[in-house]
Amino acid sequence: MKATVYKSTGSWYVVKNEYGETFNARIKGKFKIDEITSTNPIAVGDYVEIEMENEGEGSVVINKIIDRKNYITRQSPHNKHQHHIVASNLDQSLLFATLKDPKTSQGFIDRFLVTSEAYQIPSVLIFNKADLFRKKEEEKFEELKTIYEAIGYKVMAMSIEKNIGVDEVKDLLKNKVTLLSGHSGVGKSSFINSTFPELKLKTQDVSGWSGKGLHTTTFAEMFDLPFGGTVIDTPGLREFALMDISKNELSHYFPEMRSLLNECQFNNCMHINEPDCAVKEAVNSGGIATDRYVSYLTLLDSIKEKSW
Ligand SMILES: Nc1nc2c(ncn2[C@@H]2O[C@H](COP(=O)(O)OP(=O)(O)OP(=O)(O)O)[C@@H](O)[C@H]2O)c(=O)[nH]1
Ligand SMILES: [Mg+2]
Ligand SMILES: [Zn+2]
Repeated sequence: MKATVYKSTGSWYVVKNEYGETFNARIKGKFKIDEITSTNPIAVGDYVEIEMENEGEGSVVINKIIDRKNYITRQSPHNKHQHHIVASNLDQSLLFATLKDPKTSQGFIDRFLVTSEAYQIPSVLIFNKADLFRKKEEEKFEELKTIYEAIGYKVMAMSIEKNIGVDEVKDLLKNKVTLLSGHSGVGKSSFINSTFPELKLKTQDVSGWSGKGLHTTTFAEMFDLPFGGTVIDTPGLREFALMDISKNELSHYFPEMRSLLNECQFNNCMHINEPDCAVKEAVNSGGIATDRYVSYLTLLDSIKEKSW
């Protein structure tokens, strides 16, 4: 029987078959999957083969995983050379970001976008908590919207608290498998609760952002949307993994650099201090945003560290 993984705790799973029946599932024996070294063999979104284990208890065993179309990983908190698959078989990913309580850095946003470019997962930037925007945040939002829309990403402002822009975000979800990601405390679970008030997912205390970075959601979980499609809530991330991206490849995942790459004098140009570099020229003339170039250099550096 075929099924989809809806929840993963690491030791047991919830799966749903094509008739909409859910089962508690476990893995039998050791699972070895492709070449990746992940800390979790099965992730939310995986398509699997299941076998009935105990009809009375409705429990099943997962005995096969069907090849993943794509997946997003994060670094393991214990070992940065290991990664953890957040979710798989995604149609798109929404990055929830906030400009206040907590603040999402542009470096984090860019790292996320590079990861989704590498896995070819279309992504949208959602700036939540727009009700907290003062003039400063308002201006920052407009600046970021201009930068990211110019390079092809959709950027939206939303306030779950004041119900602004929430329906526009929901419209993006129709008939798609959508991953919600972002730091802890940005409102991912609150967004799902606004779609399914009956679910009452645990969200951070009403006192709001405590600044402690507590994770309220502990396991990734997928939900069927009443209007078609599914949405995956995840625990807040500190950092996405850039696992298999090489230094040379990195600029390919910056859309504004990708189109210039064959104009650099050297075809192995890293766009740092080589002569006749089309990327650097574009940074100097304003065609590429300086902050994006800074993110590029920072990411490049983080890849170097890893290969030592
Ligand atoms: N002011 C304001 N607060 C919001 C908004 N949306 C969510 N919050 C609050 O932000 C806090 C965090 O929301 P959660 O939904 O728990 O955040 P999360 O992204 O699921 O966090 P993790 O599960 O830890 O990853 C809660 O106290 C929410 O009430 C909003 O639009 N405006
Ligand atoms: Mg949550
Ligand atoms: Zn160059």
